[in-house]
Amino acid sequence: PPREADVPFARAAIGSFFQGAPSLGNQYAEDALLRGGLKRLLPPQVFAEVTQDLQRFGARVSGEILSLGQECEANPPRLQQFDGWGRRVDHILTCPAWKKLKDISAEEGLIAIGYERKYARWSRVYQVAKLFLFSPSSGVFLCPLAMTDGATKVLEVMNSSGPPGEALGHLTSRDPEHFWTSGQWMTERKGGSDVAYGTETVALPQEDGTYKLFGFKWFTSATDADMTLTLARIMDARGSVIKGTRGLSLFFLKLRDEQGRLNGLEIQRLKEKLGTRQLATAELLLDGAQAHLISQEGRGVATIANMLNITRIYNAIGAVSFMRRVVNMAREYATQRFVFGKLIKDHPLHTQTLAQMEVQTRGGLLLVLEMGRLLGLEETNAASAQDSHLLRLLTSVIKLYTAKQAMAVVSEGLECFGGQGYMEDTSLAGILRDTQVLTIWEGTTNVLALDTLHVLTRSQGQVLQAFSASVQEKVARASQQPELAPSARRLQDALGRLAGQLEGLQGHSNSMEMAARALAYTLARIYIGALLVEHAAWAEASPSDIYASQRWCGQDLCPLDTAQRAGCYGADAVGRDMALVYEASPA
Ligand code: UCC
Ligand code: FAD
Repeated sequence: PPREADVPFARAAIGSFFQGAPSLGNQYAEDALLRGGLKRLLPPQVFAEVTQDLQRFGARVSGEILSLGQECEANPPRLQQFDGWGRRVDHILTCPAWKKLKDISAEEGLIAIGYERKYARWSRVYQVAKLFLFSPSSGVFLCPLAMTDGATKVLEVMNSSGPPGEALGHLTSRDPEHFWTSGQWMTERKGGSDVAYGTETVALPQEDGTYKLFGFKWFTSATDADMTLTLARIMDARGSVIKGTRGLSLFFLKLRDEQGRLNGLEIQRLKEKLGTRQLATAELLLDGAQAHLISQEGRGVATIANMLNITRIYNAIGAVSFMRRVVNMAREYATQRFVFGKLIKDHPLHTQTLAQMEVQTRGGLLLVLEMGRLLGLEETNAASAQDSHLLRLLTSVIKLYTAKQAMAVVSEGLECFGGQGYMEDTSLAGILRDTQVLTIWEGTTNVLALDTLHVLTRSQGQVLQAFSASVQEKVARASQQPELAPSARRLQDALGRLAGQLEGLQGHSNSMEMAARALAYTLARIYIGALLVEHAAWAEASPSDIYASQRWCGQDLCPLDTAQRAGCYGADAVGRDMALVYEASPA
């Protein structure tokens, strides 16, 4: 008879088969579209220099930076409210890995690149590419960087002097000792979307020209930051404030003084979150925080909008980077996992699933590179009116669309690992948890869809005209190429249907509002299609670039038209929606 010791699973043995874990290679070298996209967009000399840095960084993000990000997940921040002698200290204790990621961000110039402008208008494209590589390994350190970049943008645009102006040098520093991060405090208990209604914080003018802020901020992320921008209502001598948007002004404040004492702030508690646990998100009492006014009085929302537009672009970079990470891991895993007699990569249905995810990821990547291109033009005074309209319109569109794409792709990506995808200790579950927030912060899908609608409708057709002209320019070359011409025609047809639908909806404000989400999705699908087709028409495009554009353009490119035809936005639609949702509800 066989000896007991030879039988698998006997005694302490736990079987002889162990599934190999998916490994990550150089994330720049492994991304054909990122390299191709940069080569097409950048002048040759800039591409040569940038590619060298990204090649090096691509290895760093799958080694050292990934380990640091994982350490942050394992050691989330804690709040120490009192010292051993009972004094209130409110220290946010972060792990060494989180601090190291801050140092690396400075050394690598993750903010500095965008403001040194060594490569003029192309600096932002380079920065977007580098942030895209950094993001999925960074333990959500992209979040403080987003707010830091947004604050830099505001301070640069406002040309602030005094302490706010001095902060600029810190925010863009490459020296870890000198580098600061910023927060962005907008949300209060009454409202994060409707900031004008939600903001109760007041600012009391001081004799020295500064202000003291009193209020309660309900969500403040990366509260270990050095400084922040925040909104408050200036109180006049009679103790009155102006309600609504016109009463809101924008302030700069430092969180701690030179001795590390908090600046009139109390940290109420850290949030218990589904994801982004690496990141301290706090509730804060502002109890006389000393602050500097940096906007004109009553122009707080319009001024912080510069920050919002940057952080929304970062949100999209984060979303696409999570898609890329999960697709890279899933495709690698498919070369190892063996089921039903072959590797899963050799099961056509599985590869079809991966291909669908790959197309989504490619489309998203071209979109964020495009935002880098447009932002770079704007910041070097090289943007045409068309570029400026596009930048304003697309910022909300890409934020909302890529966040939804990322939820779908990352969820599908987890399924590609079967049960292992659901496990915390494979680090896969964390990607899904971290992705969910991308749809919520920096403006929810519906709020951004309404912003998109406002931008389109308030411009007397100019923004739509800019959008259409840009799509036409992008597909012009492809129209001459037999493989791409059908996709170009489909995009032109979708543009026509979009314009027709918008015209039909005009004057019907309820219908317009209900259609805002489908409108934003339509803009995203058409623009991504145009970007994929433009890239595919490039002389050095690969067969896969062509195929990706064909697959993208094969889908419904005008969901607005489709939903309208299904009667979703008709005169009686609001009543029918209400009846459907609240049927049998006690309300
Ligand atoms: O969530 C947050 C931070 C989390 C961490 C971020 C990490 C990101 C990446 C990480 C990746 C891993 S901070 C909180 C974010 N909160 C929001 O996004 C708020 C959402 N709500 C909105 O966006 C609303 O639409 C509001 C607050 C902008 C609406 O305000 P109001 O009071 O209704 O005001 P208006 O009338 O819409 O806008 C007032 C002015 C107008 O200019 P004027 O007065 O000249 O006509 C608008 O045109 O502000 C202008 N404005 C803008 N300008 C409003 N939005 C914009 C914009 N996006 N760009 C330019
Ligand atoms: P609500 O505005 O109450 O929205 C509830 C629902 O109503 C949503 O589905 C929304 O889409 C919908 N809705 C709202 N208005 C409309 C409308 N007009 N039409 C149709 N639908 C509508 N905020 C900061 O200021 N700084 C931070 O650092 C920060 N960090 C955050 C970190 C995390 C992890 C999270 C989860 C949030 C953070 N926030 C931060 C807050 C975030 O920005 C807000 O939660 C977000 O903007 C939504 O606001 P709200 O929570 O008030 O939702």
